[in-house]
Formats: sequence, C-alpha cells, structure tokens
Amino acid sequence: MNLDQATIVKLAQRLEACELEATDTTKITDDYPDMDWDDAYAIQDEIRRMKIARGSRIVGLKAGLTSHAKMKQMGVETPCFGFLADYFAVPEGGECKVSQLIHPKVEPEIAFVTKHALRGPGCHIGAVLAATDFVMPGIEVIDSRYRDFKFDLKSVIADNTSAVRFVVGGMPVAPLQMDLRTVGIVLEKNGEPVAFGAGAAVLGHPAAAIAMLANHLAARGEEIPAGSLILSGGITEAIAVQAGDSVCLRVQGMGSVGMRFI
Ligand code: 0L1
Ligand code: MG
Repeated sequence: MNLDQATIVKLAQRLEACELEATDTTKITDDYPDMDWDDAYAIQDEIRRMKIARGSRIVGLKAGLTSHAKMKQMGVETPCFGFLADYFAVPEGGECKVSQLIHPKVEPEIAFVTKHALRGPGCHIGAVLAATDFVMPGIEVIDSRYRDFKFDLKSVIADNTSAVRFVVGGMPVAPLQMDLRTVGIVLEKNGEPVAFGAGAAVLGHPAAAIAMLANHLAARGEEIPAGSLILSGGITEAIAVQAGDSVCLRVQGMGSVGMRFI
C-alpha cells in the first residue's frame, strides 16, 4: 500500500460525500497517482465501514466491468468488485429519485442469490452453480462520482464501482434449469428496446463473474456468505437515464423487472 490511513479516510469521506450530496469530483488518481490496488479497495472498505457505522446494512455484492461492451465503453481491461447497501434497493416497479443522483445510467444484469458460502481460491463456474439458490433479472443503476464518468480502474474501485441503486425481481429460476450463456435479454427504455444481449457477454458465463469475486475475496481472507445477492455485471453497455424515464429488463425464462426515474 502506498497511502497512509489518514489519506484513505480522507478520500473515502470525499467520495462518499459526493454520493450523498449528488456532486461530482475529479478522479482521485489525479491527486494520488501512486495509489495501488490495495489502496483502492481500502478506500472502498472505509466507505463501507462508514455506512455500517451510520446504521446501513450491506445487502449484497457486485461485479462490474465484466463484459467486453462495458470494458470498451469505459476503456478498462479488468473487472472490479463492490458492495450494495440497503438503501440502494428500489422495489420492483418502484421509483428512483434522480435528484439524489449525479448522472445515472442503467445496466441489465443477472443477479445470483447463494444458498451456500463460496470460497476461493480456485472457485469456478461449477462451484458457483452448485452454491446458487436462484438467479433473477436485475437492473443496476450506476452513478460514478467522477466528472463525466471519466476515471481509471483504481479510482472507480475506490468509488465502490459507481454503485448507487438496483432493482431485482421477475421470476427467480434455479441456475441448472437454463443455460445462462444463451439466455437472451432485452432492456427497454420508455417502452422502446435500447439494448440486447445474451448471458455469455459476461465473461463467457455470468457465473464466471461470481467465481472471480470469490477468488478476489479469498485473496483478502474473505468469502461470499450464504444468502448473498450478487449482481454479476452489465451484459451490455450502460444506458443513460433521466427523470421521466422508465426502464424494463426482460430476461428469457425469468420474466421482467423495472423501475421509474422521477
Ligand atoms: O457495474 C459496473 O459495471 C460499473 C462499474 C464501474 C464503471 C462504471 O461506472 O461504468
Ligand atoms: Mg453493474
């Protein structure tokens, strides 16, 4: 690690204040070009710690930048991982207040819910499928705290991978009942299809993103607990939304889920 604890806390406070006040900032690597991957996750961990100290519950985990469309859109080459706090959750068909956000975009995702803990190293798709209770459609709302969504991977990891809101729902399905690689998705905005894809867009198989998360956590001495909700990453590039928009994600064999932006 290259940053001291006081700097990590200061950067975590700066990024979390941007989230809570819906204001943007320049990327933190502009000020700290020597920060490393451990520093980036330490800043994210500090944001998580501050939320828990304030009474928030962590209700899930997420993998981000897991599709080539997303990596190309953001100019990065590696996935990243973050957490979901309780107040990020929007009820199915519910409202998301744009005044609380900076420049939201939505991503169509497959959400996993585990029934057994998953522990790396060496976690693989088979282990993920065996430990998964069900999968279901999920829409993640991302809202980078960085001006114009301009960042590098270390800055975005520190910023909890742009996580801000999500909705899950539709029809939960046991993962062995379908081939998650060929499952098709359509994302609609205001009734019009705006993005299409198939599960394989996420690292060849959405369960690979969950395995990667388990292996990432193992390197930190952690695991994915049983009962976790995990967003496996956007299948297509992210779509910008504004007040007045409604979005609906249809996933083959899993029904649909949606939310409105007000
Ligand atoms: O969930 C995601 O794929 C987003 C990761 C962070 C990058 C971004 O803000 O697009
Ligand atoms: Mg995402």
